[in-house]
Amino acid sequence: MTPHLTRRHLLGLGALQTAAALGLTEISLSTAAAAAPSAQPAQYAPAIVVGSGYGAAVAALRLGQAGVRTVVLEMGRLWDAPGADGKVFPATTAPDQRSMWFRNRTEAPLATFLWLDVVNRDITPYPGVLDRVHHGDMSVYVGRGVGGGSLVNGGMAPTPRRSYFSEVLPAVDADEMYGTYFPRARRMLGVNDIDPGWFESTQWYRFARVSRKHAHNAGLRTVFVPNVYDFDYMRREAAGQVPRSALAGEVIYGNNHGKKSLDKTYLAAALGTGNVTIETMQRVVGVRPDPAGGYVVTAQTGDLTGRVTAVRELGCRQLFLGAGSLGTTEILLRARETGALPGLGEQVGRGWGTNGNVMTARANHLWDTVGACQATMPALGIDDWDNAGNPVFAEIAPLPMGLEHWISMYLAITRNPERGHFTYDAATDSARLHWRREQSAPSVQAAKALFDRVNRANVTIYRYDLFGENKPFADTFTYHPLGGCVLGEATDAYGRVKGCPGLYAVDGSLVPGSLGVNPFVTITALAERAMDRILATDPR
Ligand code: FAE
Repeated sequence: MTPHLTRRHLLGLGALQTAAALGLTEISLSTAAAAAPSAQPAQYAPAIVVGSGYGAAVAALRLGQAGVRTVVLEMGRLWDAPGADGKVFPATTAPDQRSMWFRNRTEAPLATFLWLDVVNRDITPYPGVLDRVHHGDMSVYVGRGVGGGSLVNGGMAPTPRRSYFSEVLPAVDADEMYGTYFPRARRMLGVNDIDPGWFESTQWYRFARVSRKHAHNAGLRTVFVPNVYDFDYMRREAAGQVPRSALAGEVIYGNNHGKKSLDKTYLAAALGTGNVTIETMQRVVGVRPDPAGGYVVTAQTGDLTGRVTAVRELGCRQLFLGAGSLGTTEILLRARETGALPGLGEQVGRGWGTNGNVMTARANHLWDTVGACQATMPALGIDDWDNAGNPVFAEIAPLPMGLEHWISMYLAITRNPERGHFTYDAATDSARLHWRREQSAPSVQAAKALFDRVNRANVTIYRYDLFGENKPFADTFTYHPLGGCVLGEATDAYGRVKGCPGLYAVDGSLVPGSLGVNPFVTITALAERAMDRILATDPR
């Protein structure tokens, strides 16, 4: 399904392509027309949006459509121009400098294979597309660039169970969410379903069918999971009609084709309004009130070596924080603790969770081959969320290594009640997450209960060679950071930050640590709901 390809949307896509081709760091319809950035970077805009992930992209589009001149500040780069190899992004199996955010070596979720250090590679530091932010016992994977997490994620686009959504966010009207905002988010993001007939017959999903059989042997239910990767495109990849992406091992370091990342959807549409400018390599580090009203934002301009080449201040009337759970929380904590925004409450920095993420892998019998050909986009999940004693939703994850490895891999989402919090560390001028190793134990116990059952039913065992330390469960990283500026606690029910009129959080920082499913559809829908209300009622 193609989301809204209006003339304006196409103009926006054109602006992104022109900017990429010319290496511009300022992207708008006017820079595309002039083929050059404006002489002076903006010093004031009625609205500033920080970041360009899901919440930010929704804010930018809806502000632009409402006629509000808006500047989006993104710390990563625009990913639209091919490198020396003719590709924008490298494959997961052949990482290079584009893969990771200023690293000397890649840090993939899989540490080793057969205990051998063959997964990661030495690379040159560069503003690559995937970051792994380390916080002691927990590290967090995030996307960097125009489109945020949409550039690197697996595209899985489930809607949470209504009962659990209402439990997690009781102040949000579920009728409105399920009647209006979830459908709107899915349509705008281009969510689509795999054709079950093709799924059953293609070699590319053999790995998922094998895991399904094992789940069913244990009496577990599996469900298809919608995705924003265009499954029609994937079928054409399989037929050899178009260049391969999901079928060429591309995912966590970006997809060259097929995936409807935000630069193809919301952000292109936002640029198409003519009111939105995206500036790249702009890291927002400070926010203070403008005595004349509104806010002043401090942003560092970075170059491709990681040097800060300029520090600038931009004023705005309304400020929308969409820097993700970690980014938005850090900006607010720093502002509170340095006294720049003393009105911020104690709730900022609280209510953070991993969405109960834990990865695991099983070793199959020799006759249960998973296939050397694996699509990188998951399409199936084991849905045991209704198991009151041990709710788990486990996506059946591919492991595309180009060889038969007999491994069934999973990303389990569990109901972990533990929450972390952030404090501001003045020495490093950064937010520090407090999450102890034992706080991951409930996630591991839940995943273990489910997969022990699968192993028992199939007489199989776990793999110990993949995640380091001989561990069958990867419990020290998350793909789904949620919380830090929780809806209804640090903000009102629409993301208005308490104590700071005209300042809003619009991203994953609003979700209190757990959702039961992969989060971006929910983040998008909550942002749509907030923007409807804010644009209708708040002074501009
Ligand atoms: P996010 O998308 O993280 O965007 C934040 C943006 O702000 C980024 O572009 C940052 O570079 C930028 N930024 C941060 N700090 C600053 C600053 N100080 N100044 C300027 N810019 C800044 O925010 N979710 C799913 O639903 N389905 C999946 O299949 C899935 N798979 C995933 C796989 C991977 C490998 C990863 C890393 C994540 C995955 N996720 C998945 C999670 C999903 O991508 C994530 O929840 C959303 O991207 C979060 O959206 P936000 O709007 O919160």
